[in-house]
Order: sequence, then structure tokens, then C-alpha cells
Amino acid sequence: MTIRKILTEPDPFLRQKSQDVEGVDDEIRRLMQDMLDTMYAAPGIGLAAIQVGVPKRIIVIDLSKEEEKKPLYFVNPRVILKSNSKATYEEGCLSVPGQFAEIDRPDRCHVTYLDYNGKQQELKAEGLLATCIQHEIDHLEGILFIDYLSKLKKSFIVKKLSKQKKSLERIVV
Ligand code: K1U
Ligand code: ZN
Repeated sequence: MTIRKILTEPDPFLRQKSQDVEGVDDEIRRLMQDMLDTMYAAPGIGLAAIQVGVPKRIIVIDLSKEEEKKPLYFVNPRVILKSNSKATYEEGCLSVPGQFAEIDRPDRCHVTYLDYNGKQQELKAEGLLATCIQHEIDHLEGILFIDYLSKLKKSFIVKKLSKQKKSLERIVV
């Protein structure tokens, strides 16, 4: 089990665009396992590779509530269709610790991706899964949920996180 460090805002690396993966091999599967270990430990319900410092188009999600884990692996995910109707969820982000906000997004989306075995797949998602997929694919474009907030709310959160980071750095040094 490998738990990787999760980058947090305002780390400029989080704003990078992630690149397509050429194929799903053992190295990619090991990365996806590390991402899941990191996500479960946090805990969270999704994670993008860029959040652990790897700019590859890979996301993992697990919305299961029971003991039995049900991980979903998406390599090179692309939203090909979004509904016009919206849903509002209170979103959080492991890269924006301790901050939550209600965000409107299309309530359904249709996504294409490669699965754990590198097989091309399509999924029509709705509800929290649709929200989570869109949140994680945003990470691959360098977008965070706070980018949808007003300038004022966003800058308040970014300043707070910068201060927290600086005071933590002082404790560590
Ligand atoms: O950082 C991330 O991208 C993960 C994020 C995913 C997400 C949450 C809510 C809406 C959209 C996307 C999280 O997992 S934040 C933590 C969280 O939501 C949670 C943690 C423990 C139990 C249940 C939820
Ligand atoms: Zn996030």
C-alpha cells in the first residue's frame, strides 16, 4: 500500500493540463492502485492523478458506502455529452482541504474512457457519479471547484489556504 502526498491549492502544479496515456500497462495500474490507497486514506470519493503530482489523464472514483469497495478506473476520460438540466451538490476537494461549496453542474453526462484493462468503455452517469466524474475531469484541465465561485469567495479561500500552508511550513522547519 502506497499513500502519496496530495498537492493542495495554491500549488501551481494543480493548474497544469494532464496528458493522454498511451496505453494501460502495469506501471499505470500501479499508479491507479496508489491513487486509490491515497483516496481511501484521505478519505475521499475521487482522485485525479495530477493531485498526486502526475500529469496524466487518469481518475479513480469509489462511491460505495458499504465495507465492500467498488473502485472505478478511468484512463483518458472524455465527456462527450452533458445534460442541459443541472444538479447542485456540496463539493469538497482533497486539494482544497476543509472547504466546501454548492456547485451547479449538468446532472447527467456521457463519458468515454479506457478501463483498468485498457479496454475502451462508455458510461452514462447521473447523480453524484456524474458530479464526481465532472469534478475529477476538471482536475485534468487544471480546474478546481473554487474556480466556479465568485472572485471574492475564491480569493478568501485561496488566502486562507496559503496562510495555513505557510504556518505549517514554519512548524516543520
Ligand atoms: O479531491 C477530490 O477530487 C476528491 C473529492 C471528490 C468530490 C467530492 C464531492 C463532490 C465532487 C467530487 C472528495 O472526495 S472530497 C471528500 C468527500 O467528498 C468525502 C469524504 C469522505 C466521505 C464522503 C465524501
Ligand atoms: Zn478535487
